[in-house]
Amino acid sequence: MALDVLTLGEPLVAFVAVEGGSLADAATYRRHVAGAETNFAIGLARLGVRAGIVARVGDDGLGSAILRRLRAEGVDVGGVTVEAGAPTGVLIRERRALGPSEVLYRRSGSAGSHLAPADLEAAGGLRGARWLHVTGITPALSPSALAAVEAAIDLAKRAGATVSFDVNLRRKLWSEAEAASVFRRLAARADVVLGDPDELALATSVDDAAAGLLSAGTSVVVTKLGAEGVRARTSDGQDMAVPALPVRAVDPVGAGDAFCAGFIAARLDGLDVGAALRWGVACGAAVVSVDGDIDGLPTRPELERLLQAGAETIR
Ligand code: KDG
Repeated sequence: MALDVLTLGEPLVAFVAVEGGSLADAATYRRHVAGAETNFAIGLARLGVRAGIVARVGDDGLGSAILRRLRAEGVDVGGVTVEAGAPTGVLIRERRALGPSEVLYRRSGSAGSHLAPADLEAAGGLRGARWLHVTGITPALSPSALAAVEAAIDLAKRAGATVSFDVNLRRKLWSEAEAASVFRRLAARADVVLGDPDELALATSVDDAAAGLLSAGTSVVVTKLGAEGVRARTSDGQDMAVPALPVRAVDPVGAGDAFCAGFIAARLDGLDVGAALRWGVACGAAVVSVDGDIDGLPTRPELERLLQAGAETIR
């Protein structure tokens, strides 16, 4: 099956505290499938986009749980390798509706961190995808994972596919200085760059980050402003903002990945940047209103209802 969108990254199993508050107090955890690119691919599949992921999971029960979930959601897993002898990556996090949650990673030496350019070749390359989506998490995992991201961008550029880069800084994986040099290289090759203001500032040396990225060749820069919504600036001079939906947030993690899925699905449907921002914002709101990174991702009919009715339906 030809794909519409390809992504690559580490699928994780997340153990999320059931009790709200600190990890020190949480005694019960619920298991979720997670990982920014996994969330994104499932978000696209729910919207009817043919999405595939190139990744590695361990030959263990958690890897099986990820594969089952990806298959059940309709994500193409032809590019997922099950690696014997390395564990599936794990994340443990607090559940907080507000403020940053403490996250512990157990992913050093994981199967996912062994992602390499050869995985992309084994998966059959882009498989016809018109869009490649990468995040700033994968390059932090290992030199071979960084090389895989760069090889995927090379392929996309040669094929004339659109490249989006969701900056996604993870300070527990690398330092800001290490991240910035890679982010700048990747952002300079991306058509669409997305991030919060701090992340975008790392992706360019120019003080007005969006202006810097646009002048370096990016077509659309999306600034994620959390509860204030999103703003997009384009290389043809458009500057627009869409407010966040006034949703009661149960679990804010995953909103950014959901936004990317909605935004990119809309662009693939031929919608303009303003409409794509609205799709992204609605997908993000749907996710934060439900526990976990993916359970709240809307199907296309659900998204249509959300866009018509706004926040009334997701309280
Ligand atoms: O965007 C949500 C992700 O942060 C989460 O699923 C875990 O991918 C993840 C990471 O590396 O932090």
